[in-house]
Amino acid sequence: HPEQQYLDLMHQIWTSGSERVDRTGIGTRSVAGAMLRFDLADGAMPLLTTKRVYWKTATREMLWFLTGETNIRPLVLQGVKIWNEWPHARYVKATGDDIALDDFVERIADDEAFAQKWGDLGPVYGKQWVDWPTYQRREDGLFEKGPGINQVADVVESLKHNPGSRRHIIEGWNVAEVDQMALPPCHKTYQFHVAGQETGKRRLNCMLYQRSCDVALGLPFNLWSAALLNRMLAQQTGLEAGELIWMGGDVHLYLNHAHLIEEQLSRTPSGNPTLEITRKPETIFDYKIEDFVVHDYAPLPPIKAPVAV
Ligand code: DHF
Ligand code: TMP
Repeated sequence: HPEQQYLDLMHQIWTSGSERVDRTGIGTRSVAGAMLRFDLADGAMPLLTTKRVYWKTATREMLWFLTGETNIRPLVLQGVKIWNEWPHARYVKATGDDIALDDFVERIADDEAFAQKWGDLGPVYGKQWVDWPTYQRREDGLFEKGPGINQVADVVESLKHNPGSRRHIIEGWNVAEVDQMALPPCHKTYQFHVAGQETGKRRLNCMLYQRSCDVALGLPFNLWSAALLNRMLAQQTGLEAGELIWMGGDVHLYLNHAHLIEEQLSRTPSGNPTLEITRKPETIFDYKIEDFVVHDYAPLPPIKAPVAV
């Protein structure tokens, strides 16, 4: 079963990863460098079955990236909670106001001005993907802001008009701006590759480089999202979905996820969930959550674990 790769990686890190202190203070077991490959033919998706993965939440996050938004408010208003901890931590640190997470999130939802001031993550994924900043030198030698670069739109165009290119890249790691981000991008580089030109059945492959990977909580979302992005791009460019090749840098398990890891490693994958996209929107930026239907997903129960902030 394709999911076995994920379980094997988890097992390998848990039994032979090197134990180290990390930024969050929780501690991890970690390995350097890992690769997972998933065939996305016929609607197949890397959606874990050994615990329930909230694929709609991950899909809403991906659609939010594509809007260029970096404020958590639109996520909060859809009930998506996965980014709440970081603006909350920033607010508590900046103001000394020891507000509970739930109360902070309620304020983000109810008070637009408060959300504008405190709900932003900085120039994270969405901003870099669709509006990477540029600078232009004026006649007088000073610099002014140039037009932003929409990397996603550019990749759609290059896949259509220059499929053999080796430059189909969406990059999140803006070196000049990482210090303004609540969290520098983890899934930082996507590269696309068109194969099968000779057979006429052209397939779109997606390679993702993730510099830092929380295998228990983050990776299930990251695999789904990368495959989803590949599917949307394939649909927009008239290609079949090919393979997802995921590569990790610092690939780790948090020490306070022991119960999740032991439970999940005792479970057996089953079934092959597929994704149907029920309509072809006008552009890559016009997908709606209702456009996505998952078939044959009967996972084992969710396993809760705290996220390291
Ligand atoms: N920090 C850390 N330490 N690990 C992460 O995976 C992570 N991911 C981020 C931001 N910062 C991070 C963004 N993505 C969850 C999943 C993905 C995600 C953040 C959080 C998460 O908590 N998942 C739970 C609950 C999902 C839910 O309630 O919707 C899960 O069981 O999958
Ligand atoms: P770091 O910036 O110190 O590497 O911490 C980021 C943590 O978040 C790390 O545990 C990796 C995890 N993470 C994911 O695994 N996937 C994601 O999509 C995000 C945003 C974070």
